[in-house]
Amino acid sequence: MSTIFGVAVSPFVRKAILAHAYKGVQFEIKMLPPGDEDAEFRQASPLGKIPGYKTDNGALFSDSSVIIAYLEKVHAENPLYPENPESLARALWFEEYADSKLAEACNALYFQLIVGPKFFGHSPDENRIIEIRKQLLPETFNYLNSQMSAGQWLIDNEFSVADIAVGAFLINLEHAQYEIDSSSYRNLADFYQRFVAFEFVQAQLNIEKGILFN
Ligand SMILES: N[C@@H](CCC(=O)N[C@@H](CS)C(=O)NCC(=O)O)C(=O)O
Repeated sequence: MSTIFGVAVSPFVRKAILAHAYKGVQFEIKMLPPGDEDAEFRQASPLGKIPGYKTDNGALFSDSSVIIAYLEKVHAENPLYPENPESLARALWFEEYADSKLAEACNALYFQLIVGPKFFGHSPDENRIIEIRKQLLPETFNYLNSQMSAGQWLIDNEFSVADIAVGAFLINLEHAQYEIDSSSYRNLADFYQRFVAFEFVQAQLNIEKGILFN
């Protein structure tokens, strides 16, 4: 069985976990924080970022996108990569956009309201929270909302890595009790409701809520 190194409440680790869950692929999780000195983890992730990964055969590497690419190659069932080359490229673009711009906005609020206070003893910075709510989130929501159609998954209405990536970062907002305004961002709000309705996403959310709020 493969091993994911990291903590389930990290959004990039969550993204890798959700890809496994969607495909029905079992994995173990070795719980450790970013920067941990565990020797295998540091071989997998010399930068100390989570998730790190160890395959059934002992190959070590890191990065949520790399892990999903590997997973898709080894487990073809429930594909996450579209067949059509243009669709594949667009799915990878949305994954990249989610990992960068959407992650920046969603992680910032999650850090201010949940991770900082709970794990690092930080007090929320009210000015930063206003900036995130008024600027960072609307910028990325406007783009994503414009790229979505009501009731459809991002690429060709087939569930893909693009949806896993976008959904994984939006979960941060749920933890931070931030609701996407459906009057301003109808497609995105609808997307998130359909995403969290999946049983495999609910299961992950419940695990995370147990870690964060119990
Ligand atoms: N591109 C990486 C990013 C991973 C990442 O930034 N993980 C965060 C935790 S959510 C981390 O380890 N941060 C610590 C650091 O940047 O040193 C991926 O997709 O896995």
